[in-house]
Amino acid sequence: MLLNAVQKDLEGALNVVREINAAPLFHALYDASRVRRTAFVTLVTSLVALTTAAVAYAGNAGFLPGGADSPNGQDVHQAFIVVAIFTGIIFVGVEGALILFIVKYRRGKRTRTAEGPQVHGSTRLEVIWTVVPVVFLALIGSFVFYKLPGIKNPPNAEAANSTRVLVEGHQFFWQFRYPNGAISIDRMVAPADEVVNEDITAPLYDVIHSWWVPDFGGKFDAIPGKVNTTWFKAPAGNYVARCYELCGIQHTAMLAIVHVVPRAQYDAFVTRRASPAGKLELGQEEWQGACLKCHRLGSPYIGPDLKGNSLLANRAGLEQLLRNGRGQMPKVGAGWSDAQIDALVAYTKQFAQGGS
Ligand code: HEC
Ligand SMILES: [Cu+2]
Repeated sequence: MLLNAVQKDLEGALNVVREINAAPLFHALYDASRVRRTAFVTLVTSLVALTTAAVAYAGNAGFLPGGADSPNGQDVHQAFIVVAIFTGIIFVGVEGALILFIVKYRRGKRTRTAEGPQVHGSTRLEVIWTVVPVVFLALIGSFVFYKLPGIKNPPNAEAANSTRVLVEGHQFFWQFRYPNGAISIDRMVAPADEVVNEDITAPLYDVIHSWWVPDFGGKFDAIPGKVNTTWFKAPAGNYVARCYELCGIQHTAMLAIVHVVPRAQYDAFVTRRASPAGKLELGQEEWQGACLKCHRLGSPYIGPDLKGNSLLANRAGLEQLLRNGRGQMPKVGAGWSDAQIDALVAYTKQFAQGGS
């Protein structure tokens, strides 16, 4: 009884289907797939075009980090390339297989519910996809460990008589102190083609910064109370440095320049800077590096307008402000020597009378 009723219903449904003229429906479906295909091709073409443009625009294929102007930077470079080769092989292998399988095993005319052959275990495949990644990782690991000492330690013979510069991160400037006591702000001067050791830190009252000269390789945190060390050896030239740790409102302005010059020029610089002859120069660097990050002459900025502010000529008053800070102004000069405060006032007193 029941079976008969079901059979009758089915026959009725089949007749309905036969009576419908299916042609327009097929045309509609066909058009839809054509639209989809066009959209897909357009998407792929634009993606390829965009990527190519980006690569062309970036030069050096936009692929390698920095210029690797220091030997340790070159080691980082090589490690980068080795990792890129292996991950590149994996990327092409995996993505290639993905695309191949999508095309080769697409459904085509098979019904949606048709099942493929059921495969259980494939020892050979499983061994391959275990061993190959293990070998890749071992190769990458060995190469990096082989390169690490060269990245971390300066060449032995040269390290002994090399220059040491103390690099201090402050809100929001970089301060450099040279072996003879000379100081510079936001511009490090260094001898060319020699090992220069850097001790990187921040004052206890400050926050964490990060010293990064992309052309020399890695980043090094400038942490209050801790000294991190690195080194470089670079040909003469100017290298951009920047703070790589979000350290407050003017973090983006924490740029510096590493000015690598011939030895004689370096010696002349640190000698002059440590003597009275370098006082105004230092004052100007302090003003530009420390104060102008937050102040302007003639208009308010992050701090109030300083044009004509009598404190700029008042050594005692200014020292009190710089050593202790006030409200939103950090204690910019808490770690400064008296000579540094003197240098700043010697330079800023010209702005105290309303002239600029
Ligand atoms: C991080 C930003 C910042 C930096 C860097 C900074 N200041 Fe300020 N400064 C401020 C702010 C904010 C105030 C307002 C403080 C308050 O009264 O709350 C201020 C106030 C002052 C005042 C007092 C103005 C007045 O008469 O009320 C002087 C003078 C001053 N700064 C000088 C300097 C000098 C010189 C430097 C560089 C050595 C400097 N500031 C660096 C943010 C800054
Ligand atoms: Cu910083």
